[in-house]
Amino acid sequence: MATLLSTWSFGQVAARAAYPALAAGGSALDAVVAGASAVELDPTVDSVGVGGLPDASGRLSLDASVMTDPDRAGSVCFVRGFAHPTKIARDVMERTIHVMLAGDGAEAFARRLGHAEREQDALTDHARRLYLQWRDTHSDAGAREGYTPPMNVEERYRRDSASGGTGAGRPLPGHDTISLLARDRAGRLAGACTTSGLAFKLPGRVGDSPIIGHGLYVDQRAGAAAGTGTGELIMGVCGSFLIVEFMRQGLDPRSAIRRTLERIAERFALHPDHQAGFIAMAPDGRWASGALRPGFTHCISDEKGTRLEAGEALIGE
Ligand code: SD4
Repeated sequence: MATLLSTWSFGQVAARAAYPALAAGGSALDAVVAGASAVELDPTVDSVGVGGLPDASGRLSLDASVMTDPDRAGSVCFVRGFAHPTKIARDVMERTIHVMLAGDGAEAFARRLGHAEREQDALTDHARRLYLQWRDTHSDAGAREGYTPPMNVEERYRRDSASGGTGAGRPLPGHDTISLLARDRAGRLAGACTTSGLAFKLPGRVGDSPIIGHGLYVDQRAGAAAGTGTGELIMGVCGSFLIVEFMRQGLDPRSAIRRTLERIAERFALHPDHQAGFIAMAPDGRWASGALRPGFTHCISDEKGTRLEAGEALIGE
């Protein structure tokens, strides 16, 4: 049985692009890269790829990773002027002896391999409008130490509309990475993670998504996990690696996610805007999704079809 699991509602875009080939016998790695690439090209997704929101200086930089095993991983970070960081990450994995390329070096590598370039500072109209709104109200934020960008756009907009918000005092948008895990008909696991990072981040900031073990970890012998949310929380506990290690010790995917979220809750002074969500898959195909707080969603495709579902809030309301 083929299974594709991804984060957030735009996981449906990934499922449409990637699940048919996976169900027909395609590889898990091809599926996660195809799914990630479809979302990277969707201009309506403002947290991934070409539609992404920029950093505090108004520039867009992308991060991505792919992995199938401890000795097969690739990632790129702070990539500008390319639409498909996930495909570049796959090339790092398959065509170099390295795991991670950053910034100028990653871009030169992509250029050499013929990855399609785009204008470096191109933003969608939506991204530019939100950036200018943000800049008008936070002109000093980009320079402030410890500045915490807002998180979890779906939740924030829900809160705003529930409180009758008119949009004037509307919370700033957050960021929702697409992380994907797949298991193919041959029983092989693969994962990918792609993001434009936190909205209005300090220029140069890189989060969990492209860092193996933080935003993504896959070991065919133990399982796969991937994250979304405030990268700084996930990085503090090596979130995806920790989930896979808990599965290696015998925990089911749901308990492994819960233990990891508990670790985050124990070790951080959580801010109301903090969120962390994870998806996990065991080698036998059992899977789970869970987050610190309500509002997290995942998209699952298997022989029963594709469903968008609410992720469990595993740590209190
Ligand atoms: C980051 N984890 O760069 C990403 C952003 C994200 O939901 O996933 N937001 O920290």
